[in-house]
Amino acid sequence: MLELQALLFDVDGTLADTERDGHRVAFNAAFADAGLDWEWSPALYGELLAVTGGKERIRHFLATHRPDFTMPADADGFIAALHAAKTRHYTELLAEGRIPLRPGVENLITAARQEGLRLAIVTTTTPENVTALLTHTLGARSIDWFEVIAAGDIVPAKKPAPDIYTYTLDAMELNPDQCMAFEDSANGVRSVVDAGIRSLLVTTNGYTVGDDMSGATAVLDQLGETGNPCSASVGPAPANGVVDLSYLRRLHAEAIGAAA
Ligand code: XBP
Ligand code: MG
Repeated sequence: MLELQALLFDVDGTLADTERDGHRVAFNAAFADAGLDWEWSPALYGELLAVTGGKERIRHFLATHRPDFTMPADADGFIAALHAAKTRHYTELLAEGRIPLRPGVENLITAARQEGLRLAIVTTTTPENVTALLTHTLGARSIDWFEVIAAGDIVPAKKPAPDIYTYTLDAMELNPDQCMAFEDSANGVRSVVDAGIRSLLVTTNGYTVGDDMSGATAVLDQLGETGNPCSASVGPAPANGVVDLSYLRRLHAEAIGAAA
């Protein structure tokens, strides 16, 4: 059986609960800047999250909710400019410290570094959003803790396609059974499973708690921390309610051993 060597982290919903009070707010600010009367409520945004990628999400919104909108001649340029404005608003929100890491994330990353585990970021979001989140939560040096930051348009197809995880495995020359992925959503789970990674820990959030997480080794409500234990809806919960490396190694052995 292959030892656990690397932890691959999704960003939005996993490292931090970024969607409702972060990305959604930034999209609405960009729409207002552009004089558009588009306002994504928390409920509507939850529906639109079915489509990953901000540019793709805007197109999906127009197709499903504004079919009569007259798209400018340079549709790609229009969408790209709107999304760039959104990214500016989002990174400003992060700079104001408005989006903290989820419970247990910093402790787990610190423990993994101390034990020499390799780390990567595997996300659909825009690269600037990743560096801004890491900088404003863990400090600018934390960007270097991750061997690979695979983000956004670096691959042709976004999650649920496996491309971003396959890209990361190739870049790190990792066997899928040497790593564990951390995700929060059905799209993320699909991407991991279809990339051939069998060790997968899911932490749900307000938008994804009802998602189909088939293929996850365990599904928790969070990673947990002292005084704030996690709970499991699928698979074993850590003994003291806090995800640590011994729990991850047991989970990995179960995922790889059981699947062998
Ligand atoms: C989540 C996404 C992203 C964000 C918005 O990514 O699907 O599109 O919602 O970010 P993940 P952008 O869960 O893979 O981290 O607007 O930059 O796409
Ligand atoms: Mg996510």
